[in-house]
Amino acid sequence: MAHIPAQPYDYSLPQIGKFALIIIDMQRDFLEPGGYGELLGNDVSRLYGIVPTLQTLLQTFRDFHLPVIHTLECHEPDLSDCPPAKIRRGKGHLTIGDVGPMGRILIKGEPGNAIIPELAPIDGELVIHKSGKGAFYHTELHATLQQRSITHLLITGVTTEVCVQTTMREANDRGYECLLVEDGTESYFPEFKQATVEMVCAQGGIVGWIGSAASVEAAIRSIGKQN
Ligand code: C5J
Repeated sequence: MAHIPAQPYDYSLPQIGKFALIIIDMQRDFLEPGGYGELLGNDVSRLYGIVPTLQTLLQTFRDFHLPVIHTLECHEPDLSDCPPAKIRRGKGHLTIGDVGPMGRILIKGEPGNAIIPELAPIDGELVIHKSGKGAFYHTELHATLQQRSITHLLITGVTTEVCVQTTMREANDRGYECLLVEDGTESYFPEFKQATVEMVCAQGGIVGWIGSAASVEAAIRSIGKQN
Protein backbone atom coordinates (compact mmCIF):
# COMPACT_ATOMS: atom_id res chain seq x y z
CA MET A 1 0.00 0.00 0.00
CA ALA A 2 1.17 3.57 -0.75
CA HIS A 3 -0.28 7.01 -0.19
CA ILE A 4 -0.69 9.36 -3.11
CA PRO A 5 -0.89 13.07 -2.33
CA ALA A 6 -4.31 13.99 -3.71
CA GLN A 7 -7.37 16.18 -3.32
CA PRO A 8 -9.37 16.27 -1.12
CA TYR A 9 -6.93 14.13 0.91
CA ASP A 10 -4.37 11.39 0.31
CA TYR A 11 -5.45 8.43 -1.82
CA SER A 12 -4.47 4.98 -0.60
CA LEU A 13 -3.16 2.82 -3.40
CA PRO A 14 -3.65 -0.82 -2.42
CA GLN A 15 -1.37 -3.75 -3.09
CA ILE A 16 -0.37 -4.72 -6.61
CA GLY A 17 -3.18 -6.59 -8.34
CA LYS A 18 -5.94 -4.46 -6.81
CA PHE A 19 -5.62 -1.36 -8.98
CA ALA A 20 -5.67 -0.62 -12.69
CA LEU A 21 -5.03 2.24 -15.07
CA ILE A 22 -7.92 3.22 -17.34
CA ILE A 23 -7.13 5.24 -20.46
CA ILE A 24 -10.35 6.52 -21.96
CA ASP A 25 -10.95 7.10 -25.66
CA MET A 26 -7.50 8.32 -26.76
CA GLN A 27 -8.69 7.77 -30.29
CA ARG A 28 -7.96 9.51 -33.56
CA ASP A 29 -11.70 10.28 -33.75
CA PHE A 30 -11.30 12.62 -30.77
CA LEU A 31 -7.74 13.89 -31.21
CA GLU A 32 -7.27 14.38 -34.93
CA PRO A 33 -8.83 16.75 -37.45
CA GLY A 34 -11.59 15.08 -39.44
CA GLY A 35 -12.82 12.90 -36.57
CA TYR A 36 -15.94 12.91 -34.46
CA GLY A 37 -14.60 15.53 -32.04
CA GLU A 38 -14.01 18.04 -34.78
CA LEU A 39 -17.27 17.39 -36.56
CA LEU A 40 -19.06 18.29 -33.33
CA GLY A 41 -17.50 21.74 -33.72
CA ASN A 42 -14.51 21.38 -31.38
CA ASP A 43 -10.93 22.59 -31.71
CA VAL A 44 -9.23 19.22 -31.23
CA SER A 45 -5.67 20.54 -31.02
CA ARG A 46 -5.47 20.91 -27.23
CA LEU A 47 -6.05 17.20 -26.52
CA TYR A 48 -2.62 16.10 -27.75
CA GLY A 49 -0.98 17.95 -24.84
CA ILE A 50 -1.55 15.07 -22.42
CA VAL A 51 -0.04 12.39 -24.66
CA PRO A 52 3.56 12.55 -23.29
CA THR A 53 2.25 12.38 -19.71
CA LEU A 54 0.09 9.38 -20.57
CA GLN A 55 2.96 7.65 -22.36
CA THR A 56 5.12 7.92 -19.23
CA LEU A 57 2.32 6.76 -16.94
CA LEU A 58 1.47 3.87 -19.26
CA GLN A 59 5.11 2.84 -19.43
CA THR A 60 5.29 2.77 -15.62
CA PHE A 61 2.31 0.41 -15.51
CA ARG A 62 3.90 -1.74 -18.19
CA ASP A 63 7.28 -1.78 -16.42
CA PHE A 64 5.61 -3.21 -13.30
CA HIS A 65 3.27 -5.52 -15.28
CA LEU A 66 0.19 -3.79 -13.85
CA PRO A 67 -3.27 -3.98 -15.39
CA VAL A 68 -4.09 -1.44 -18.08
CA ILE A 69 -7.51 -0.91 -19.63
CA HIS A 70 -8.08 1.08 -22.82
CA THR A 71 -11.53 2.16 -23.92
CA LEU A 72 -12.85 3.15 -27.32
CA GLU A 73 -16.10 4.90 -28.08
CA CYS A 74 -17.41 3.17 -31.19
CA HIS A 75 -20.39 1.65 -32.91
CA GLU A 76 -21.14 -1.41 -34.99
CA PRO A 77 -21.06 -0.80 -38.77
CA ASP A 78 -24.86 -1.25 -38.96
CA LEU A 79 -25.28 1.31 -36.11
CA SER A 80 -27.54 -1.16 -34.26
CA ASP A 81 -25.94 -0.05 -30.98
CA CYS A 82 -26.31 3.67 -31.64
CA PRO A 83 -29.42 5.50 -30.46
CA PRO A 84 -30.93 7.71 -33.20
CA ALA A 85 -30.67 10.70 -30.86
CA LYS A 86 -26.88 10.33 -30.78
CA ILE A 87 -26.74 10.25 -34.59
CA ARG A 88 -28.84 13.41 -34.82
CA ARG A 89 -26.55 15.44 -32.54
CA GLY A 90 -23.83 17.83 -33.72
CA LYS A 91 -23.64 20.70 -36.07
CA GLY A 92 -21.51 19.45 -38.94
CA HIS A 93 -22.61 18.07 -42.30
CA LEU A 94 -21.32 14.61 -41.32
CA THR A 95 -22.48 12.42 -38.48
CA ILE A 96 -21.76 9.04 -36.89
CA GLY A 97 -21.48 6.37 -39.58
CA ASP A 98 -20.80 8.81 -42.43
CA VAL A 99 -17.56 8.55 -44.36
CA GLY A 100 -15.04 11.17 -43.24
CA PRO A 101 -11.36 11.73 -43.96
CA MET A 102 -10.39 8.83 -41.63
CA GLY A 103 -13.10 6.39 -42.68
CA ARG A 104 -16.59 5.99 -41.23
CA ILE A 105 -16.96 8.22 -38.22
CA LEU A 106 -16.99 6.53 -34.79
CA ILE A 107 -17.34 3.08 -36.37
CA LYS A 108 -15.48 0.11 -34.93
CA GLY A 109 -12.42 -0.89 -36.97
CA GLU A 110 -12.24 2.28 -39.09
CA PRO A 111 -8.84 4.07 -39.19
CA GLY A 112 -10.18 7.11 -37.33
CA ASN A 113 -11.61 4.99 -34.57
CA ALA A 114 -8.25 3.54 -33.55
CA ILE A 115 -6.33 4.54 -30.46
CA ILE A 116 -3.51 6.93 -31.41
CA PRO A 117 -0.27 5.03 -32.14
CA GLU A 118 1.57 6.64 -29.20
CA LEU A 119 -0.78 4.87 -26.76
CA ALA A 120 -1.71 1.77 -28.75
CA PRO A 121 -2.60 -1.22 -26.56
CA ILE A 122 -0.19 -4.13 -26.38
CA ASP A 123 -0.92 -7.82 -25.82
CA GLY A 124 -2.42 -8.48 -22.41
CA GLU A 125 -4.06 -5.08 -22.03
CA LEU A 126 -7.83 -5.02 -21.90
CA VAL A 127 -9.61 -3.08 -24.64
CA ILE A 128 -13.22 -2.13 -23.94
CA HIS A 129 -15.44 -1.12 -26.86
CA LYS A 130 -18.26 1.07 -25.62
CA SER A 131 -21.23 2.60 -27.40
CA GLY A 132 -22.02 5.03 -24.60
CA LYS A 133 -20.03 7.68 -22.82
CA GLY A 134 -19.46 5.61 -19.69
CA ALA A 135 -17.16 2.58 -19.90
CA PHE A 136 -19.49 0.47 -17.74
CA TYR A 137 -22.60 0.92 -19.89
CA HIS A 138 -23.29 -2.26 -21.94
CA THR A 139 -19.71 -3.53 -21.53
CA GLU A 140 -17.90 -6.35 -19.76
CA LEU A 141 -15.81 -3.92 -17.70
CA HIS A 142 -17.42 -4.39 -14.28
CA ALA A 143 -17.46 -8.19 -14.54
CA THR A 144 -13.84 -8.25 -15.67
CA LEU A 145 -12.68 -5.99 -12.85
CA GLN A 146 -14.60 -8.11 -10.33
CA GLN A 147 -13.08 -11.32 -11.68
CA ARG A 148 -9.63 -9.78 -11.20
CA SER A 149 -10.49 -8.38 -7.72
CA ILE A 150 -9.60 -4.85 -8.86
CA THR A 151 -11.02 -2.26 -6.46
CA HIS A 152 -9.10 0.94 -7.33
CA LEU A 153 -9.02 2.77 -10.66
CA LEU A 154 -6.61 5.44 -11.87
CA ILE A 155 -8.61 7.26 -14.52
CA THR A 156 -7.21 9.19 -17.50
CA GLY A 157 -8.11 10.12 -21.07
CA VAL A 158 -10.56 12.30 -22.94
CA THR A 159 -12.74 14.17 -22.66
CA THR A 160 -12.70 15.10 -19.01
CA GLU A 161 -16.29 16.17 -18.60
CA VAL A 162 -17.85 13.62 -20.97
CA CYS A 163 -16.53 10.05 -21.14
CA VAL A 164 -14.00 10.43 -18.34
CA GLN A 165 -16.40 11.93 -15.82
CA THR A 166 -19.23 9.58 -16.81
CA THR A 167 -16.96 6.57 -16.34
CA MET A 168 -15.70 7.86 -12.97
CA ARG A 169 -19.26 8.32 -11.74
CA GLU A 170 -20.30 4.88 -12.99
CA ALA A 171 -17.28 3.36 -11.27
CA ASN A 172 -17.99 5.23 -8.04
CA ASP A 173 -21.56 3.95 -7.99
CA ARG A 174 -20.23 0.41 -8.36
CA GLY A 175 -17.95 0.81 -5.36
CA TYR A 176 -14.59 1.49 -6.98
CA GLU A 177 -12.16 3.95 -5.36
CA CYS A 178 -11.26 6.28 -8.20
CA LEU A 179 -8.50 8.81 -8.66
CA LEU A 180 -8.71 11.13 -11.66
CA VAL A 181 -5.22 11.93 -12.94
CA GLU A 182 -5.50 15.67 -13.51
CA ASP A 183 -2.63 16.04 -15.97
CA GLY A 184 -3.65 12.82 -17.74
CA THR A 185 -7.05 14.07 -18.84
CA GLU A 186 -8.12 16.87 -21.15
CA SER A 187 -11.15 18.59 -22.57
CA TYR A 188 -11.87 20.73 -25.60
CA PHE A 189 -13.03 23.27 -22.99
CA PRO A 190 -10.47 24.13 -20.25
CA GLU A 191 -13.21 25.51 -18.04
CA PHE A 192 -15.14 22.23 -18.23
CA LYS A 193 -12.02 20.29 -17.23
CA GLN A 194 -11.50 22.61 -14.29
CA ALA A 195 -15.13 22.33 -13.21
CA THR A 196 -15.00 18.53 -13.43
CA VAL A 197 -11.80 18.33 -11.40
CA GLU A 198 -13.34 20.51 -8.71
CA MET A 199 -16.73 18.79 -8.61
CA VAL A 200 -15.61 15.18 -8.45
CA CYS A 201 -13.45 15.72 -5.37
CA ALA A 202 -15.74 18.24 -3.65
CA GLN A 203 -17.71 17.36 -0.53
CA GLY A 204 -14.96 15.16 0.86
CA GLY A 205 -14.42 13.26 -2.38
CA ILE A 206 -18.03 12.70 -3.41
CA VAL A 207 -16.94 10.86 -6.56
CA GLY A 208 -13.26 10.33 -5.79
CA TRP A 209 -9.83 11.90 -5.73
CA ILE A 210 -7.69 14.13 -7.94
CA GLY A 211 -3.95 13.54 -8.22
CA SER A 212 -1.02 13.91 -10.60
CA ALA A 213 0.59 11.37 -12.89
CA ALA A 214 3.96 11.86 -11.19
CA SER A 215 2.44 11.05 -7.79
CA VAL A 216 0.88 7.88 -9.15
CA GLU A 217 4.19 6.84 -10.72
CA ALA A 218 6.08 7.51 -7.47
CA ALA A 219 3.57 5.42 -5.51
CA ILE A 220 3.87 2.54 -7.95
CA ARG A 221 7.66 2.60 -7.76
CA SER A 222 7.49 2.54 -3.97
CA ILE A 223 5.05 -0.39 -3.96
CA GLY A 224 7.21 -2.10 -6.57
CA LYS A 225 10.22 -1.88 -4.26
CA GLN A 226 8.23 -3.41 -1.38
CA ASN A 227 7.50 -6.50 -3.51
C1 C5J B 1 -17.20 12.61 -26.40
C2 C5J B 1 -15.62 11.31 -25.15
N1 C5J B 1 -16.72 13.78 -25.94
N2 C5J B 1 -14.74 10.34 -25.30
N3 C5J B 1 -16.60 11.45 -26.09
O1 C5J B 1 -18.16 12.60 -27.13
O2 C5J B 1 -15.54 12.09 -24.22
